[in-house]
Amino acid sequence: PQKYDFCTVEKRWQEYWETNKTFRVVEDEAKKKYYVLEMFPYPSGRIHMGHVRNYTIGDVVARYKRLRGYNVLHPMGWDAFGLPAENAAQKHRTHPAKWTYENIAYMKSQLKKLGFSYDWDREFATCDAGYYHWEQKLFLEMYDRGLVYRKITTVNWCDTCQTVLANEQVIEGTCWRCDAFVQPRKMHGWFFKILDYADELLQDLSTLDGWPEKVVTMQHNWIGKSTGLICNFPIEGGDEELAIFTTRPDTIFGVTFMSIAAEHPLVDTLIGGGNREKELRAFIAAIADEKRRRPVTDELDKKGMFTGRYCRNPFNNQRVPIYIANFVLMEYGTGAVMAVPAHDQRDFEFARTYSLPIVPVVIPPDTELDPDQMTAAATEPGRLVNSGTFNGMDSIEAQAAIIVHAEDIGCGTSHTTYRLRDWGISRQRYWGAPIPMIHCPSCGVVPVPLEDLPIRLPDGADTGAEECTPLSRRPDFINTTCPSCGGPAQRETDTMDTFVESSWYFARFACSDNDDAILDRRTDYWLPVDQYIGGVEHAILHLLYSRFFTKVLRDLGYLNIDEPFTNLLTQGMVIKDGAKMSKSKGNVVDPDQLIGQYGADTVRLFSLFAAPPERDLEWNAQGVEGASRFLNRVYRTIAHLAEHRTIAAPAAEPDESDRDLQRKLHQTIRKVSFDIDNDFHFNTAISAVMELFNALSAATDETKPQQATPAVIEEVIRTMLVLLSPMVPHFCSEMWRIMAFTDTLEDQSWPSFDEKTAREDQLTIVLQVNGKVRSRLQVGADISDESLREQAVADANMVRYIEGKAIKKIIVVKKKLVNIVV
Ligand code: ANZ
Ligand code: ZN
Repeated sequence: PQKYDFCTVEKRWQEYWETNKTFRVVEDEAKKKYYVLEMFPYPSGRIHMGHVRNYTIGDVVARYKRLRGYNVLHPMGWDAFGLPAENAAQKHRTHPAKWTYENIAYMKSQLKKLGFSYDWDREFATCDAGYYHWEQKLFLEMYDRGLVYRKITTVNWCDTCQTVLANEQVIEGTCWRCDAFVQPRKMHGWFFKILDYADELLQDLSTLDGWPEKVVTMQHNWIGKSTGLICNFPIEGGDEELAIFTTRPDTIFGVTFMSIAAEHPLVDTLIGGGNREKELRAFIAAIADEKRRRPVTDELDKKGMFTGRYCRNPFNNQRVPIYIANFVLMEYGTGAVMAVPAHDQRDFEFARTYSLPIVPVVIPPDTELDPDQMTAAATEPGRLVNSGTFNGMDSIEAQAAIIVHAEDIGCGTSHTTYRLRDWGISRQRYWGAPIPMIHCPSCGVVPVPLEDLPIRLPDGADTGAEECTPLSRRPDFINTTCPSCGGPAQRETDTMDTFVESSWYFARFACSDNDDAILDRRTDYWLPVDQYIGGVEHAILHLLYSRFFTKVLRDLGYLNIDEPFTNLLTQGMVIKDGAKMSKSKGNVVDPDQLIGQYGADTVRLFSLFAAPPERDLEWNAQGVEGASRFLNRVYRTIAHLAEHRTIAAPAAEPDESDRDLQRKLHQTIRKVSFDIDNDFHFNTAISAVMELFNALSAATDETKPQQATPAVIEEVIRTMLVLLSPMVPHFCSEMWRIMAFTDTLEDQSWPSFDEKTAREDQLTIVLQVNGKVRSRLQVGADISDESLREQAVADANMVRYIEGKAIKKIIVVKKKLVNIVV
C-alpha cells in the first residue's frame, strides 16, 4: 500500500461531519448529558499550540463521552471584545470589528482543519450585538437588585493602555497586559457587588472536589477573609480616635507604637501646624512616589517617621507613639496598624530600625523570649504574659476573650474583612459592551429602558466602518433623551470589562439561538459544565467571576445551579527549548505549518502523547515524527490485512496465539478506560494501544508459522479503532472505511472488557533457599525476572530462612523457579 494520504482523508471526514452535522446536539431527557467546554479563545489572529493542546484534550473528552453513550454538548465561541482589537485597528487602519471578525473566520477554519467535534450551530462571538444585548439586560437586572453601583474611587490606571484595570489585573503593581507600572487615579466607575457573595464564594469552594487543589487554594487566598478586632485608640491632645484592624487581638498588650498609611485621613490633623510638618510632608511625598514606582511587597525596606503625636492603648492606658509607615496600605482594614514588634515580623523589623521597644506578650510552649536576644518575631500561639487579667490564658482563647472585653468597655468591635474588592467593571474603551445607563441633568442616573436594548457601538461596529475612538469622544453616541423626563441627556460612555462576557458565556451556549431572553430552561438540562478545560492563568480572575455570575444568575431565576464547573482541568503550557512558546522568545511552532506537513491527527496524537494534560508539554520534532510513523505503520498493516483477508469462522479451539492476543486486547481496553477516566491520562492510554498494535503485528506476521485467526484479528482492529478514534478521528474513520465494516464508527459504543479474558495465566513458581524448596508463589505469566526476584525475597516463608543472612546470589529459572543462595 502507498503512504497514508492524510490530506485527502482529513478533508473527506471533515466534510462528512459538516454535511451530516454529526456533532449537533439537542436536549434529550432520555439520555444522560455531558457538557465539556474549553476556555474560548480571544480571536487574536491565529491558533497557537497552546490552543491546539487545550482543544485537543477537550475534543478527546467529548468524543470519548459520546462513545460512552452521553448526549455531549461541546460548543465553541469567541471572547471577542478587548484592547488588542483596538490597537490592531489603529495600526492597520481598520475597524476593530473588521479585524475581529476576519480573525474569527480564519481561526474557525483552523479549528475545522483540526477536526474538532464542535456543535458549530451554537457558535457566537461576544462582540455580536446578539450576545452583548443580553449582557446589557443582565446588567440592568443586577442594577435593579442593588448589585451594581457607581462611585468615585481611586482606580488602577494604566497609562500605556489608557484604561482602568481591576485589582485582579494588576500583577505586582504592573499591568497584566503591558507590564507598565499602574498609577492611582480618581474617577467615576461602575461596580459589581461581588463582596455580597464573598462568603458563599468561599464556602462553596469546599464543594469543588473536581477542581485542582491549588486552584481552590488560590481562590481561597484571593477572597482572603480575615476576622479580628477593630479597636479605637484615643489620640492625645484632641478628640480624635485612631481605629486599627488586627487579626491578633491577643497581642494588644504588646503594642509599642502605631503605624499608619501616608494617605490616612487623620494625617493632616496629626501633623498639621506641628514644628516638623515640612519634614513629614516631604517624607509622605517620598513614599507616595516610591509606591507609584514600586508595588508594596514583603521585601520592601520598612521605612517610617514619627509624627510627634501619641495615642493611648485602651487596654492598659499606655502611651503609644504614632508613626507614618510605608508598608501600611490605605486600602486594607482601617489604614492603621497597632504594631506589636514581638509578634509581627514587619513590626519587628521596623522596631529594630527605629529602636522602638519590643514587649513579648505571647510565650510559645518551652520558649523564653528576651527582647534583646530576639532575631525575629515570635508568631506561634502560646500563653499570655504582661497582659493584665488575661495573663496565663491560651492565646487562641484570648483572641475571642479580648474582642469580648473590647466590646464590653466600648473601645472596639469584632470585624471581618476580605482582601477581595468589589469588581470595578468600567473601561474607557471603545471595543466593549456599552454600559446601558443614561445621565440626566435633572433625574440623575437613569437605566436604559429594556426595549431600547441593545445599545450598539456607534458607527456600525458590525459593518467594520470608520474609527473607534472611546465613546466619550463620540457626540453621535453620547447625546440622547432621558427616558424619565424626556429632556436632553447623555449616555454612559464606559464599556464593560471583557471579563464580564466570559463570566456567563458557558451558560449562553445552552441556548445561544434564543433572541428573546438572556437564558432559557435548556440551561437546566445542560448546566453545570461537567468538564471545563483551560490554562491555570485563569485560576483566579475568570473562574471567580464565573462563579459569582452563576450565583447571581441563580438568584435572578435563570439558573438552577450554585457552581458553574463541576470538574476543572488546568492543562500545562506548551514549551520549547525550556521556555513557554511565545513570539517574544522566538520559539513558536505554527500549527498551520505542522498540519500541512503531518496532518491534524499527527498533531493531535503528538500533543496528547507527549505529556499528561496537567503537565507542561515539551515540544520536540522527533515526537511529531514518531506520532506520524505510528499512524503510517497502522495504516500499512490495516490496508494490507484489508486487502488479503479471508473471513474465516473462529477456530473451534482458540489456539495460544489467539488467546494471547485476546488477553492483550482486553487488558488494553481496561487500561485505556482506566487512564481516561483517571484524570484523562491519554499519554499512557496511547502507549497501551501502541502495545496492542505491536501484539497485533506479531500475531499477523506472515513470516511466522502461527497466526491468529482472522475473526480475532478483525475484532482487535475494530476495537483498536474505537479506542483511538477520540484521539485521531479522521484516521480511524478512514481505517474503518478501508476495513469495510458494515456499521459506522460514530454508532459504536466504548468497548467493555472481560476481566477473565484480561487475566494473565497463572504460574506456580517454586521458591528455594540453598536448593531446598521452602515456598511457592502464584504469579501472572508475564512477570519479569526482576519482580519475581523481589517477590521471592519478600515471601513470608522465605524470609524465615534468609533472615539475618547475607544473600549471595539469586538464581531465576524462567517461569519455574527461584533459588536464593545465602
Ligand atoms: C497586630 C498584630 C500582631 C498583627 C501580630 C499581626 C500579628 P491579614 O491576616 O492579612 O488580614 N494590618 C492591618 N491593616 C493593615 C494595613 N492597612 N496595611 C498593612 N498591614 C495591616 O492581616 C491583618 C494584620 O495585618 C493585622 O493584624 C495588622 O497587624 C496588619 F502579632 O495587628 B496585626
Ligand atoms: Zn431626566
